[in-house]
Amino acid sequence: MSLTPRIDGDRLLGRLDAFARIGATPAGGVNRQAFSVEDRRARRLLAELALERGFTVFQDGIANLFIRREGTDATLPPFLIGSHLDSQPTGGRFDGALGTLSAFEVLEALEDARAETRMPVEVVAWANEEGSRFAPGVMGSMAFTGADTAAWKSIVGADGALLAAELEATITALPEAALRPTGMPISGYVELHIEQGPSLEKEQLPIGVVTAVQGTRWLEVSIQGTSGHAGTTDLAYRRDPMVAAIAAIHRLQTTIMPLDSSARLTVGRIAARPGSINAIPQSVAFTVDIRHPRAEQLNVIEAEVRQVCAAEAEAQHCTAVIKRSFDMPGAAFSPDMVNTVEEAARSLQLQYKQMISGAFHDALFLARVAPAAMIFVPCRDGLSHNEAEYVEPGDAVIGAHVLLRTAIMAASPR
Ligand code: HGY
Ligand code: MN
Ligand code: MN
Repeated sequence: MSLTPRIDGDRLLGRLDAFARIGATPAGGVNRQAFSVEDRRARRLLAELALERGFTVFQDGIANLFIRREGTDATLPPFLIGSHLDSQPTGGRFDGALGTLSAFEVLEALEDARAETRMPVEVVAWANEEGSRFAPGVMGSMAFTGADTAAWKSIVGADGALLAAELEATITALPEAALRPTGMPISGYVELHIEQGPSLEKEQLPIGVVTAVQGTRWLEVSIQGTSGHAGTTDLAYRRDPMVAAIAAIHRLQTTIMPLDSSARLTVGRIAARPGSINAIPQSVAFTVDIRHPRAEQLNVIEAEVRQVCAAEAEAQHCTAVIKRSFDMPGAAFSPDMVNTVEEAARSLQLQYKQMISGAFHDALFLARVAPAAMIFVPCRDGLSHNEAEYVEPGDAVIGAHVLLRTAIMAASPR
């Protein structure tokens, strides 16, 4: 006889604390970058918790981690819930972990209640969602949904590590997770995540029902000049890529967002080579992250970045080389799955609003192969990709309740 499945809030909050200790930073955040030792430790802990509960654990060739609970009809494709465990270098303890651990809590709640679902339900921890160590981001969900990964073999990380070696080490570090091919039919996907923006908190709403995700594009700009002596090279003889880079970034930051409030442009990383205090740099490389809800505007902004970098490089008798390292078109989620999430929120008498995500998520790629949607909960001051990221414990648990109700409805459709 099955009981009504219920989220065990204390168990979930305890799990969040335990995982926050993996890669914990002194300032209270986490540094658990993709395919790092810390990422492997978090994957191991989740797999061990799953095996203790009698669930089956799998991984695929890009190190996506799956935890499966059987349904009454094994012929049906599994319903997936989850998020990611990897973090930014100075990330927060909830970005990704909340969705992954809440999904595991859903599986435990179903198990505790001996509740049956028609479809199997699988928890997934997608590999390398962040992309900050190894670009592009959302590697796991891209590979799972059919992206051509051949070019990834040669990727070198921001820290100089080889993706292929780190990926191999991550997979072999968890032999208990049986290997299975990446990609398979799924019935649907729902992801719980913090909003990473201020609107839910400002409007005092506990739940956001995400209807779409805006597009993202990453560019890597390299400006080539001529290195030279800091003390003896007159201005007239300088070909200084640092001057060109600063001028280009300043022009972009004083035009793109001030003229279009929906646009986002971020230069997150800049490096000069050789990086010597008394040598004019030979080259300066920087990253540009651009976002926009309208696809055609991404093209407009990318063209502007290319034009401005070329012009400022030429003004310093330098050259600019720009490559696109990530292109994630925005998309809308399935209205049916959005309705299911709304029905779950209503069944819990929760206030909610529909919203678009400014951050990208694995759900965006899953939406290409199955009905998908997302649930947001508020985070303090909308802060994320910051060690001070914080979610009220009650809000985290409410999000898990909505995820549980959504999974029960979606995995056992009437
Ligand atoms: O960058 C993003 O939008 C995601 O949070 N990784
Ligand atoms: Mn995330
Ligand atoms: Mn993130």
